[in-house]
Amino acid sequence: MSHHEEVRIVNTTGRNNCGGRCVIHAWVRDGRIEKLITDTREDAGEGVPLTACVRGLNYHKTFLGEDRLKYPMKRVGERGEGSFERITWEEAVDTIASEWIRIRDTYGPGSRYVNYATGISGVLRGSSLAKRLLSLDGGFLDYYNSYSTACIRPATELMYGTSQTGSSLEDWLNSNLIILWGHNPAETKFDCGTMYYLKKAREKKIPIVVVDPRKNDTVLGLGAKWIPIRPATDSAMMDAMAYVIVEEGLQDQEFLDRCCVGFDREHMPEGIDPSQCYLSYLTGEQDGIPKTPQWAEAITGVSAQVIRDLAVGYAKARPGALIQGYGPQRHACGEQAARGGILLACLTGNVGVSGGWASGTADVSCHKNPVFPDVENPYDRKIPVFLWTEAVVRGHEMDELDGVKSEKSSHVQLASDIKMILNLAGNCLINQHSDINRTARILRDTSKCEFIVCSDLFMTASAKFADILLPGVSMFECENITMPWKYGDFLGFNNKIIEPLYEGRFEYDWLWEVAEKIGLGREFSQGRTGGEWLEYIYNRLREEERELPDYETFKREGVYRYQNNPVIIAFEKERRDPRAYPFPTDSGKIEIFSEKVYKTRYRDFFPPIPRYVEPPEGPSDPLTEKYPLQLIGWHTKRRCHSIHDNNREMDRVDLQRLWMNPEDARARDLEDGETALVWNDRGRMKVAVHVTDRIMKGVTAISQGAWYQPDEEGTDRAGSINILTSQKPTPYAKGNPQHTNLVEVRREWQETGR
Ligand SMILES: Nc1nc2c(c(=O)[nH]1)N[C@H]1C(S)=C(S)[C@@H](COP(=O)(O)OP(=O)(O)OC[C@H]3O[C@@H](n4cnc5c(=O)[nH]c(N)nc54)[C@H](O)[C@@H]3O)O[C@H]1N2
Ligand SMILES: Nc1nc2c(c(=O)[nH]1)N[C@H]1C(S)=C(S)[C@@H](COP(=O)(O)OP(=O)(O)OC[C@H]3O[C@@H](n4cnc5c(=O)[nH]c(N)nc54)[C@H](O)[C@@H]3O)O[C@H]1N2
Ligand SMILES: [Mo]
Repeated sequence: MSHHEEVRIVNTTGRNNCGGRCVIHAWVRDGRIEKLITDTREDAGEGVPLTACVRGLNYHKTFLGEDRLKYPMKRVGERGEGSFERITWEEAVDTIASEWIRIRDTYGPGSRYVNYATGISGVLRGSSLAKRLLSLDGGFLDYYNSYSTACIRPATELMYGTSQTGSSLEDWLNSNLIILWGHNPAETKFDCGTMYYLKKAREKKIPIVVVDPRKNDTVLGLGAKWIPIRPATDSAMMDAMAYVIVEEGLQDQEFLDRCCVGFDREHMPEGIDPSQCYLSYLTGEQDGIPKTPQWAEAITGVSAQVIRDLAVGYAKARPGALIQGYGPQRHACGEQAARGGILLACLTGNVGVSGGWASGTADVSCHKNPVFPDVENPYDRKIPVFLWTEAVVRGHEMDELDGVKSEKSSHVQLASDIKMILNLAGNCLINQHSDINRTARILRDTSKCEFIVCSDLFMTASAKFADILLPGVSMFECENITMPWKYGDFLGFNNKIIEPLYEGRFEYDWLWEVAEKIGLGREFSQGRTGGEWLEYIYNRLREEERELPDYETFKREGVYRYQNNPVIIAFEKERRDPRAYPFPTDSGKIEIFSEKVYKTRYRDFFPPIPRYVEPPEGPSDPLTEKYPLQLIGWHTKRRCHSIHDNNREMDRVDLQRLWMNPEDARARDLEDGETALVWNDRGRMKVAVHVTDRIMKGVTAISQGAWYQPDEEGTDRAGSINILTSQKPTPYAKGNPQHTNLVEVRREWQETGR
């Protein structure tokens, strides 16, 4: 009879960029993980339960399969083709160190780039560690901004001077109306507290409205009212709501006068033509077009009456909370949707009051996060993250109009194109970046970017483009510290539960060896192992966050929930006394009119006020003659970006299908479940359609993140949306417009006529 160990339970937390971090109890026996269970109401005490969803409960099935990368490899065929040969770790480290130096000496330190990568969103992550080593070795080209909040963050900062515009979530229970604008936390989570408090709000009978082209899971989960809208037109609806509010005299004039600049003629910045104010735009004084609900109906597809009712409802609800997701800003003019939401919050005086919500990015934190100590990057240029492919092709030409920034000099041209990319625990090299065909063309040319290193768990679309491909270790095979995704008053620990599979290694360990090879071992590591760094960083944090338990207790529990969490209402004191507590903008007030934009070259293509701008590839683009359907993506509950796509059991949660309205399907002779060809000038995919009235007519949608799988003709067979998305950045933030696309759809057996 074989002897079995008793089950051992290890507490841990997830570390992907999943919209939430949750507590996992792993049942381990004989060195194997038998199952995962999660946090319960009882475990949580007074706090919000950190309950894992289907993704969290599937980590072991996703990460511990036979499809793992097993040993280091080097490319043998053409780049991107996916042919590799096994090598030793020693050879991998040698090659990386010598290319690292060669490229630095040939093209300068600014030719080296670390790609955006969120597969390990813990304190110790390969991408930040690689940046640390590059900084010690002369520097690298860094990026700013993200794929997540590319437009909403800069837009919020333009108006409020900060992105910390969120209040404590429990304050939603003091609202009289909640508007979720392009927000779907039933799938995207935004930490465990979001749905937790929205459900409580629902129990309190607080009305909840969702504005979204899709009747999303949150509408269903909360029994909310759905207002369908054409993608990329939100700011037109917001303008019309503002029009109604002003027409009805429902605006909080006292708040506008006291705390904002740029709303009306009387409150414009010194020396600027008063007719540039928002109100003159709204009434049509500027362009002859009053921004009425009828005007907006034609653009948005939302009926004038519905717009009017929501405007009046929101203005009278006081306090009311207009809460923005990030969907409406991942668009070609995404800045304007974000600014419009803030404008409405200001207009209705919902800023700085309990039950209100300032809108915008709405970050909020009452505890410090643990951080790896910084090393200054001697090469101080930064690009907007979305423009990295541009920097491979024409980096040396890029300047401030491409969003290049420098803290030290006014001359902001890049010194070089990108010649080396480290892509560690990320799939943005191909799968998650826009326009896969263009990216692949650029990367296949080894005279442009000369050297690419990838570290991942699987042979992803990005991994296939590596010159050196390294096997990482999953969340079960090494330690980390994790923190909330956005909201949440806890700190998590990611425990090591099993030994690394195959020859997998944590990024820190081989980067340390590269550091040794280039003579920077001591500076890089300061003599600490990864685990020792975690303890050191935790103890430093503990000097400030005195409530934290000792390190061993924290590790064993896998989580620490802060007990002392003051309720925060964003801008409470600024609203009360803006003279004593100015808003952190140049004017000290909320900038509805942005002098900052007006006084730069940006003003030629980016308005100084929130207002609707017709987006390229929006519903009024002449290109609709050729490609009449709008296509958006969303973040499905089935995956965390591209993670879990290889886990077939998750297909039961949400099949990869193109959502299409019954009228659009009928016009194309398509029935539910049939395969369709979806295409535009950038690419083609074949995928099953889901015919449903949960999506507005004229709009299609497919969830982002499926693993790109081209057939012999280059047609994607997996439903990977980035085969169809565009690399044209947004005007101001230079952000990713990945939800703004025009396409046509046909039954699969027809020719496309391209
Ligand atoms: N399950 C899951 N959750 C996640 C993630 C994941 O990959 N999977 N990723 C996490 C990360 S990193 C991020 S940044 C966030 C992303 O969070 P979001 O960006 O908020 O998520 P999306 O699903 O892209 O968009 C939210 C909603 O906006 C809608 N939408 C799209 N276009 C428009 C529009 O033009 N107008 C309006 N009104 N609505 C529109 C979509 O249909 C969707 O229901 O999610 C996080 N949570
Ligand atoms: N069209 C479209 N594109 C989008 C979006 C969209 O809405 N639409 N959303 C954008 C957003 S908001 C974001 S944040 C980005 C996300 O972009 P990425 O950060 O690239 O997203 P992931 O797919 O999560 O990539 C994580 C990778 O890390 C690997 N990985 C996971 N765990 C580990 C580990 O422990 N070790 C190692 N070495 N590897 C690991 C996974 O296998 C995966 O390949 O995508 C963006 N792309
Ligand atoms: Mo994101």
